[in-house]
Amino acid sequence: MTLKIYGINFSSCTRRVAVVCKELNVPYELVTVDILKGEQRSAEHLVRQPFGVIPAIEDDGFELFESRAIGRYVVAKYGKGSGLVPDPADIAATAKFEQAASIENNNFDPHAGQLILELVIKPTRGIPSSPERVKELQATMASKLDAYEKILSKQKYLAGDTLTIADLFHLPWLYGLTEKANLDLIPSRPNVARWYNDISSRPAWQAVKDFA
Ligand SMILES: N[C@@H](CCC(=O)N[C@@H](CS)C(=O)NCC(=O)O)C(=O)O
Repeated sequence: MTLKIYGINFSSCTRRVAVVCKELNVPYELVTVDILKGEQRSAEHLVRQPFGVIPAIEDDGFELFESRAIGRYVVAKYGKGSGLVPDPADIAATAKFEQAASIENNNFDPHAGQLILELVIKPTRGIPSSPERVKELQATMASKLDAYEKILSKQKYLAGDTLTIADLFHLPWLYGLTEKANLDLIPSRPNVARWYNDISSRPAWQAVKDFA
């Protein structure tokens, strides 16, 4: 049975899952849960995702939510040997991967998500964004990306010289920040620019960047 992703084509979290599936050529069916209509809070969806957000998956009777956990599951089940998550027997590579995953989750995602909220989501809903908040978030994001620049000046990807899902997980927000919010965060940081050009030009991302 085809893996079902419960989400919506424009959602960043849905595309975070879809890009991992595409990278591994795992077919999926997108079952639309329309967050603009509030369907994420329907009784039916709350059974799949008790926190009332998307995405969630169902794969041959197995259910899971949280986009990053889903990405790890997809690699564990369908991507053995892909290197997208290191072999647990390689303790050093696994530790560096966990470090990279933690960097994305803590140093990138919260600030990037808030910037997207202010600069992309609020304007589309007619809600005024706060210039002070944007300024503060942009400064935080810039300092975080300065740290990325240091890391990426020594290695190709965030966990080392091999692409992992920790890199791929950045794509929806980085795309939103650079190409939807038109923020100039990347070109002044040559190693971040090289890394972003590399990961964003992958066919998997090109296939889902606008719609999962
Ligand atoms: N940590 C969750 C975050 C899920 C999330 O915030 N999803 C957003 C779409 S990207 C959503 O459902 N928003 C609608 C809402 O908050 O009501 C994950 O990664 O799956």
